[in-house]
Amino acid sequence: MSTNLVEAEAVRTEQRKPRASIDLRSDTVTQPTAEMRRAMAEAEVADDVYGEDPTMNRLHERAAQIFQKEAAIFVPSGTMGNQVAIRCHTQHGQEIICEERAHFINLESATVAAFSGCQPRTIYGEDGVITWAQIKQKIAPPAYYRAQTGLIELENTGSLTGGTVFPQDVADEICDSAHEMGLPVHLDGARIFNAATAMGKPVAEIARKFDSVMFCLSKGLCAPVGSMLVGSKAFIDRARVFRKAMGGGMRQSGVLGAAGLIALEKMPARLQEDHDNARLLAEGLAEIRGIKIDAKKVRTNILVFSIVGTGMDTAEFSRKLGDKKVLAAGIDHEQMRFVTHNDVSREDCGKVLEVVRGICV
Ligand code: TLP
Repeated sequence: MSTNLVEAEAVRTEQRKPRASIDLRSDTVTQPTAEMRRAMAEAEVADDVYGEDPTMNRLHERAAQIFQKEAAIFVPSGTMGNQVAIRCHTQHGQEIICEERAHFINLESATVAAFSGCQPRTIYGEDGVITWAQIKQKIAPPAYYRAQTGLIELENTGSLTGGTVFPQDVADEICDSAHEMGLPVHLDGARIFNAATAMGKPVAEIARKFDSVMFCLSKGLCAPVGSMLVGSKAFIDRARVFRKAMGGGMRQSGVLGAAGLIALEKMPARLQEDHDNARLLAEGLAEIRGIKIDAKKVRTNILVFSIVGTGMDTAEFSRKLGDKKVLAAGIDHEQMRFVTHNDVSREDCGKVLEVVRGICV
């Protein structure tokens, strides 16, 4: 047994990991690092609903600084972040224009209807990218019987579209044109640090024209819990009200904030490694009979590929992977999604390709 404190800590973290499988289901499965666990144990805390938690206040300040926005607020999940933002920007009975595979309408339990009383007005965009030319046509005319457009929502990177990066000039044009019409634009930037890595831009530049941005600490950045909203001070003051209404007002949450600070400051620097691993997987998969993927399009840590040519559906494909201790899931009957992250090494990716080759014979 090691007596070195750092080594011992690393070993303990290692022992806590249920590492029997290679888990490609999502980057949400990442384990907090040993440094995060130490910071959580030592965090200085107080009641955050009173606004007194020093660690949480530091996280809010740093997030606002990094994103060059007036203010920020921690929320327990990306879902709550998106839905609080939507509630802030809209009124009941309005429409939200978005891409048809947007996370907030497909995987957030219809909260947009239940909490904000809005309906989505969707558009299909190649690789998840919608343009102002498309959006313009969906903006409701001012007829009394038409639900009025209340918000435009974009996603960067696209979760269900294969980690796709939203081009900055397209997003800028949407924000400028929407603002001219008095419409706000929200960015679901759950993986904005992956986008920033792929685009070679700071997150502040990507976020600049958006009225609000949600980003996750708990995905590729490895924090155990939490997401953040950034925007104007008035927006964040309003978000605090709706966060409380949704049950997201937490007390000594600096325990989570301590891990969040490390996620924010230290973890973005390693995301390129996940992107390189995703590309390696994509290139290997492209050579396997029955699988279809354009490896050149894989720029971040998510890859979506068709398995139609294998004769299996995604349930059978996932089951066969699972039998070989590789965890992954389909996004529908025909398309699988793999997500790389801090707990998947390059060597693991080699093993995954071997397993896939084995089940596609
Ligand atoms: N996405 C999860 C699942 O819900 C699919 C994943 O594994 O990718 N926005 C985007 C773009 C997301 O991908 C997610 C999570 C969220 C919001 C919601 O975040 P959480 O899970 O923290 O509520």
